[in-house]
Amino acid sequence: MTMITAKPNQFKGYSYLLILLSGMILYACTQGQSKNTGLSKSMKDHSKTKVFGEMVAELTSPPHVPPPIGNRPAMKLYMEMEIIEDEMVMADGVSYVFWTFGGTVPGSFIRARVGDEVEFKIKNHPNNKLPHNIDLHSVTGQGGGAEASFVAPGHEKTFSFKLINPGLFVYHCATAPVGMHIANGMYGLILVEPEGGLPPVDKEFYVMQGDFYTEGKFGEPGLQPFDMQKAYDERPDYVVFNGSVNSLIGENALQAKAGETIRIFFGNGGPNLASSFHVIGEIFDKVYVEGGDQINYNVGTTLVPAGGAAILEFKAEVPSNLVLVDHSIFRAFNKGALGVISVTGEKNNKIFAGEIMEGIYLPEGGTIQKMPVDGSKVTQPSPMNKSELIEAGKKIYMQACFACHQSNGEGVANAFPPLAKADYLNADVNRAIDVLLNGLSGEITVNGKKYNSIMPSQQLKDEEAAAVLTYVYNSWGNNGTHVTPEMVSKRRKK
Ligand code: HEC
Ligand SMILES: [Cu+2]
Repeated sequence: MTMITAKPNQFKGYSYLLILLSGMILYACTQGQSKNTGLSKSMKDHSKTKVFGEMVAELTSPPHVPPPIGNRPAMKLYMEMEIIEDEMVMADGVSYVFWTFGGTVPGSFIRARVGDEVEFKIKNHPNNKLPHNIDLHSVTGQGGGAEASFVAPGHEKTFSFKLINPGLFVYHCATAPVGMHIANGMYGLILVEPEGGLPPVDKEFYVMQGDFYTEGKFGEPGLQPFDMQKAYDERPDYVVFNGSVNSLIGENALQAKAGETIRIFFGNGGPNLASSFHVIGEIFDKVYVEGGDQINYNVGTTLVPAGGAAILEFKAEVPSNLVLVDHSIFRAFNKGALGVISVTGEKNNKIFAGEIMEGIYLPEGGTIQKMPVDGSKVTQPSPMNKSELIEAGKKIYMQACFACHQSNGEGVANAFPPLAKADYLNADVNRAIDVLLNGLSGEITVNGKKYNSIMPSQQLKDEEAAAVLTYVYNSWGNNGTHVTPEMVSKRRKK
């Protein structure tokens, strides 16, 4: 009797467990499909995907991205990349010998489709000094292609591989000393789109971060050699987007219109630092975490490891200057990790009304704080004539002033007054000198708008103050005043 009653109960228990389990699996599947439909629409094995036809892949230099793959089938893809070692600009007045894939840092953007069979030709320019190779993180096989692609100056190598995982991947040189080849700029991104491609957007940009190690400090003029000790100690002088301090600001700012959807393919070449990537004034609607399948929504700052990447999407709702930063923030404002997407278009006060401002809250008190400015950075033979002052002044401005007054001198509404066509500045040169020497606080009116904030006193030598003011007076429609070191010295003695 006990046996008979026990059996159905046991059976019921098992079937309940089975239903629960299969339910859980089903739920997990649908969740996976409805929420995290990322790069791979399925976990299909693409190692056997057939290819139809062949084509030559278009590679682009940053910040450009080749056209989407759309609905095309997997194909045989031919691509070529040239390695070039060349002296290029790191910052205003600072140059560096970069080693590059395709002549730019980061290297050319590669766009392909899962299942593609790639025939990759790598050419090492005869003027180069060193052998190089390429390790693509998207490649399944020995060293990601590093051994197969090892190529001496004046030679070329061809190797082939099949792309079997979709995603956004870093590629880099892996020739010893590997750290040095990466530190000199040898990295880029390869996007392997899923079947049917990524969903369409209005604008796509290619941005990559890298840390650089120079013998001179940040901003020290001239050709700067690589500093192995600093690289070893992970103490970069420069942390930049797209290979230089100015690559995405001023006239190089990325352009978009309000209402457009924007996708950034963001990579981090390293060699050492992880990036806390953030866009000031926007929220990422979607982040393809680590460039893979998983999508996270509504993200402020995303962490991108060295040798890693992420796909970031957002809609630029309102006109503004969106500022790209590594939110390890000294890197942004003091080492160059700054970029701008200039969004133009109609205001939308429902989303953002920028004119509302109350008083100034100064938790550290209203006294003027001194900002340390390392005077040793700019050493110039004296005396300088006017055009030399302007040239030297531009460099000082880009170190000491632009974070607040902006590179075009236009300032920031309600916070930092403009220096461009500024009536306050043009009316009185001695007053302007005093502002630099002593700082400024309390209400002032510039071009009809009130400002009530604090400008820290600038720790500048007479000649440096003269240079930066002469630069400002001779830029952006100002009155062309020539400020001499003697004029500054007189005001200092007062
Ligand atoms: C930390 C932010 C900051 C930095 C850096 C800074 N300023 Fe200012 N500056 C201000 C603020 C804020 C004011 C307005 C102060 C007030 O409201 O009383 C101002 C005012 C001025 C003015 C007078 C107002 C005008 O628009 O003409 C001048 C000139 C000026 N700054 C020049 C410079 C120069 C040149 C540098 C670089 C050497 C510099 N500032 C660096 C924040 C800054
Ligand atoms: Cu190399």
